[in-house]
Amino acid sequence: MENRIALITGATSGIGRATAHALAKQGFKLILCGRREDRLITEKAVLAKMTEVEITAFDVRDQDAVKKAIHALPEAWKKIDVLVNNAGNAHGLDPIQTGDVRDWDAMIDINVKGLLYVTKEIVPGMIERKSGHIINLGSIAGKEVYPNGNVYCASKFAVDALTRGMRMDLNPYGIKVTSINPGLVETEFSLVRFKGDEERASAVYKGLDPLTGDDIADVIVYVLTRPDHVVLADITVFPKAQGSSTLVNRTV
Ligand code: NDP
Ligand code: 8X3
Repeated sequence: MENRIALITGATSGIGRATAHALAKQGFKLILCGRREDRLITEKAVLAKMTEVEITAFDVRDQDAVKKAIHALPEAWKKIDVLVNNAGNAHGLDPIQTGDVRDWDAMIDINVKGLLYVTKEIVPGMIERKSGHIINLGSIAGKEVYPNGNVYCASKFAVDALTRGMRMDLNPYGIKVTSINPGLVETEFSLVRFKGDEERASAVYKGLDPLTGDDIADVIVYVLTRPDHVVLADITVFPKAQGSSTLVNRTV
């Protein structure tokens, strides 16, 4: 029976929420994070039937809030074994010449700096205990640039570089670092990217069978249940219909 503690950022939706459910089934104790506290409360009520759950609401952009939230965790929850750096989104899909600076700031601040702020609070404990596993949600957008993806792709290329750098720097301490790089996953991702435009968001997945949050959660469970000496360093996951960032076989 698992008794590791996993902290998941962005657990209120999509991949993070699915990961929380999958890890609860494996018996992981969970710390769920996100800004929408109402959703965290709902998730806790559901998952508490399977495992122990702690919730903490903060914006990953706010370094003080991140620090306070992690420091305020009850003593029994401070030995975090697994960090799933999942919080993130795309904001907008515009050519560089017309991109909105507020979207650029959001993507750099959340996807890159937010990931760093959370990692900074959790890594010292892992170093002290000489164990731990960090899983960063990258993207195919962090492997291949696509038209109008500019800043989102840059943020995920940064995640890719950070993942590789973390794996090197944390190597002396026995800390495992994995990146998971999905292609098209149907979550609230496109709704956020297109600022609530449901028609535009659903068109992204039209004519194909996209990945679901559960598909990625399944990979995360696999990554976390390998023998201690095995690290799955870098995993790209596509739906069958996808051949690259820009090549998708649609039936309609
Ligand atoms: P969702 O929009 O469904 O979920 C995003 C999650 O991130 C939410 O739980 C949200 O919580 C959280 N989040 C966003 N901004 C912040 C913030 N400022 N502070 C704290 N939490 C935040 O998208 P996905 O589940 O699809 O995305 C999860 C990760 O997977 C992201 O890093 C994304 O880039 C990556 N990814 C997604 C793909 C896809 O096609 N869907 C493909 C490849 C990678 P809340 O709003 O409550 O704060
Ligand atoms: C999300 C996948 O292709 O929309 O990271 O950028 S994509």
